[in-house]
Amino acid sequence: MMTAPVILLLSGPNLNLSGVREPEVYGHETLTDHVATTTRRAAELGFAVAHYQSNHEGELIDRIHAARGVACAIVANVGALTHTSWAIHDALAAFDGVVVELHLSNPAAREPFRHTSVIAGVSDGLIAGFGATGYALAVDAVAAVLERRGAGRRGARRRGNDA
Ligand code: DHK
Repeated sequence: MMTAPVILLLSGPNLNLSGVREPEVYGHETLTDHVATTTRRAAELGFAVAHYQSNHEGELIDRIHAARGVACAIVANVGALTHTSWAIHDALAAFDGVVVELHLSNPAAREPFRHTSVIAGVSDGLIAGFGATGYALAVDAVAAVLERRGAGRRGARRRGNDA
């Protein structure tokens, strides 16, 4: 039996407080809810989901490294590290699969320090501002990019190298 390709859902600092912290900004759904939404949509499209949450930059980087050659995609909401972490940028650059940057809120419509994403340049695209729905949209985006690359659901080829 073929095993389903794995999407790594990566949750950064403070995402463990989803549903509790600033619900007017981030919504009332918990991280468990988000993982369930992601897993459900992924299963509908033939993917499996591995989820990892950490409040620590280095642990997130280690998990990205571990996804190399294993996961077909990373859906990354790395919280405020989005705006600061060149180390996560470099780790994602070393990952061969699809990368979808994900945010619950729309950082572009918030404080200026959130307007820069240092991981945007190593992501295939961005989903932001749609709250909990964004998790299902991110899975759809992964499927669309893989389809576009001709990798189907079996795997991925390197970003920007599919000509
Ligand atoms: C989550 C955070 O924790 C913020 O630091 C980002 C992102 C936005 C979100 O909207 O999911 O700026």
